[in-house]
Order: sequence, then C-alpha cells, then structure tokens
Amino acid sequence: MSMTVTDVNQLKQVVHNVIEDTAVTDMHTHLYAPVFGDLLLYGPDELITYHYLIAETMRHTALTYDEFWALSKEEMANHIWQTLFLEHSPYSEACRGILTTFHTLGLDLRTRNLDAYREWYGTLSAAEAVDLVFQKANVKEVVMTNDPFDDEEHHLWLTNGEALKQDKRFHAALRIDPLLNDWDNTYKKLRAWGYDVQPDVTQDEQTVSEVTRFLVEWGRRMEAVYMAVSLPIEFQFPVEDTRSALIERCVVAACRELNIPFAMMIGVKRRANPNLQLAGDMGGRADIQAVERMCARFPSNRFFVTMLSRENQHDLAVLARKFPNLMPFGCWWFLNNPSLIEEITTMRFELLGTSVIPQHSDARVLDQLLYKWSHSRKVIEDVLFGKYRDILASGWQIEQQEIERDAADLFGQNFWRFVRGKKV
Ligand code: HDL
Ligand code: ZN
Repeated sequence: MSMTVTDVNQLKQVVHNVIEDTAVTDMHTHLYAPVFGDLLLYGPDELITYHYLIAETMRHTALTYDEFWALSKEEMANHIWQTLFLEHSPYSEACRGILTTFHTLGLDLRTRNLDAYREWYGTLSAAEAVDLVFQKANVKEVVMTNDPFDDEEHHLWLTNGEALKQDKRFHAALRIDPLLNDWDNTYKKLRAWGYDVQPDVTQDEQTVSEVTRFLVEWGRRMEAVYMAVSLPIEFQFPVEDTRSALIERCVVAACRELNIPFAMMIGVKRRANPNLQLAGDMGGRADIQAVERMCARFPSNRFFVTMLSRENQHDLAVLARKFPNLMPFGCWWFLNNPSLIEEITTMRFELLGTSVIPQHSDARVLDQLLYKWSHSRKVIEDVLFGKYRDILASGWQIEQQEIERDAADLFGQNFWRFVRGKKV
C-alpha cells in the first residue's frame, strides 16, 4: 500500500529513505570481478595512491617526479597520507572520499594511524571485500571497463572467458580507445590476431569487414552491455580521418549487430603532464555538434554520452531533448564533485525529467564505491527533493511508490532499458 506524501517534511524523509534504499547499477567503473585476480584493486594503499591523490600531492611535495615514482606503493601511500592528510586538511573530494570510506568501514579516524587501517584490511579476501563494499554502498551491479588491447586482459578472456562472466554483479563493456585513437599501432595487433586489416581503413572493404568482425567477436565473447571509447577535446565528426571512418563504417555497424549502445566519453587530453602518468590527463570543451551529427546520422543506434567539460553540460542536455537515441550519463571525473554534481543534476532534471542517468562512479579501487556513491546519493537526493517540493507546492499529489519508481529509473532501470533498446 503506497502512501500519499502531503507535506514537505514528510517528503524530505521519504526521498531520503528511498534514495538510501535504492540499489545502484553503476554503469561505468574500472573495477573487476575477483576472478580477474590482481586487476581488482582494494585496500588502503590502493585507495591512497589513486591517481587523483597523486596529482594533489605533487602540488605540495618537495620530491621530484622521479623520486616519487621510485617509491614503493606503501611508501607512496605513506607520503601521500603525510602530505595531504597530516600536513594539510583533507577536504578535497578525493581526500574526503578516503575519510568517508574508512569511516563507513568503522575505522577510527581519530588515530590517523594508517598502519592500523592496513592491519584491519589485512584478513579481507577480494571476494569478502566485494560482498562487504557492495552491501554497504548499496550497489547491485557494476559495469567494468574491459580492454581487449590490454595484454593481460586479452589473455584472460581467451583462456578463461566463461569464468570471467560468472559473477553477475560484474558486466563487461568493450573499451576500444586503442582502435579509434591509435590506429597506426593498433592495426598491427589486429593483424597479429588474425584479422586481415590494412593500414588504410578508408579504401579497403576487407579492412572494414575485418574490424567489424573483431568488434562483434569481442562484444559477444565479453557479452558486453555496451561498447565504449574516450575521445579527445578536438573530436569532430564526420571528418576525413581514420577515427571517423572506423566509427562510421565499423563501430556503429557492430553495435547494431550486437544491439548494444555506443558510449562516447568526450573531452579528454591524455598526458597533459606526462610526468604524472595516469594522473596527467586533463579535460576541455569539446564540439557538441559531433554528438549531434552522430545521433542524427545513425538513428537506429543508441548513444551513451558523457562529457568532461562543465561547459558542455547544458548543450548535451539540450541535445538529448532532440534525440531520444542519446542518453547523457554521469558527472565524469573532474565533474564528480558535489558542487558540480548539484549544478549538472539540477539542469538535467529541469531539461530531461527522469530520462537521464545522473551518475556513475568511475571507481578504480573497489572501496571507492563507498564514498563515490554516498557522496553522490546525498546530492542527488537534495536535488530530487527540491523538484518534488516544487510540484507538491502546486498541489500535485505524490505517492511514495512514484518516488521509488523514479529512483529505480535514475539508478538503474534507465540504463537497462536503454541498453535493451526500450524507451526509458
Ligand atoms: O577514460 C576513462 O574511463 C576515465 O575515467 C579515466 O579512466 C580517468 O583516469 C579516471 O579514472 N577518471 O575517474
Ligand atoms: Zn573511467
């Protein structure tokens, strides 16, 4: 029996409870099921050496880049802890996330004793850590980032593929950055794997069909729920270049054959500072018209899109009003901060109602789910409450089960309907 919500205080409590109780489908992470072995990262040293914290540490430390990278993982974590947590207050989002994570796990932050935290984790197996973190974060399932061009992952899929798909909490996404962003090196890998491709994609039908075969074979091997790529700030479409030709002649065709969406994550500049390695990437404003042309030119394809620049967010939301085959998702990377999640989610709810996927975690370390989702849930709850409050004030009556329905859509159903080609 659902309850009709009649006043603002009752509404606030109902929205809070529903958001807390709604299990999440996390549509973009860099996590792996335990069967992937060491590819699954968890624990204090992995959390504290997350590349976000390395970038912040290098703004304070007297160490040179070489001195820092020469440290062991534990020494790195000790140096980051000393620098960002003990010598300065840890209120940046990446630092605050560590505190939220440890607090949620019941660790005593008053001690600030990193070795004590390490000792607590010591006995936790990867499988136990997954069960514990998924339960505490109220995460039902995650989508991994699976790169067939990574030698270790390539080997795992070819030698143990069925075992990699047994844990139904972990879904695969076929990530194709090397294909679209580094063709001149990647085509040689395809040839070595038995795909008869030539360097020039635009002139050779055989190459087009072989690249498409590669994508379809790996999409099926992984049972990928979508195909994904991150694209640079300067991404344009269509242009006379290899990336455009591969997208137009191979990727969209393969996605149609697999009946899965193509996810574009646009606006990255890789290694702006190569000395920072993974921490050295930056972002910038990209061309929204490339997305417009993709959606218009391929009406039977579905596109997940997230953009790295704050300045692209309004245009992306407006574009999604024009193209039902476009699904904006998440507050990606440098946008995954409370102030920007609030701004972007408010704008999306005002322009798209419930037909959007407000967040993904992008977690690289398992335990990050604890903070990435608790921080985002709070912001999304506040924005959603505000929107319900506005319509309540107009005399609209809201049922609790309608709030439960909307939250389930935002935190998972929209994703699965879009993956399966159904209206959201
Ligand atoms: O390309 C991506 O998927 C990005 O999310 C990068 O992995 C980035 O380094 C990251 O971890 N963002 O959170
Ligand atoms: Zn990512």
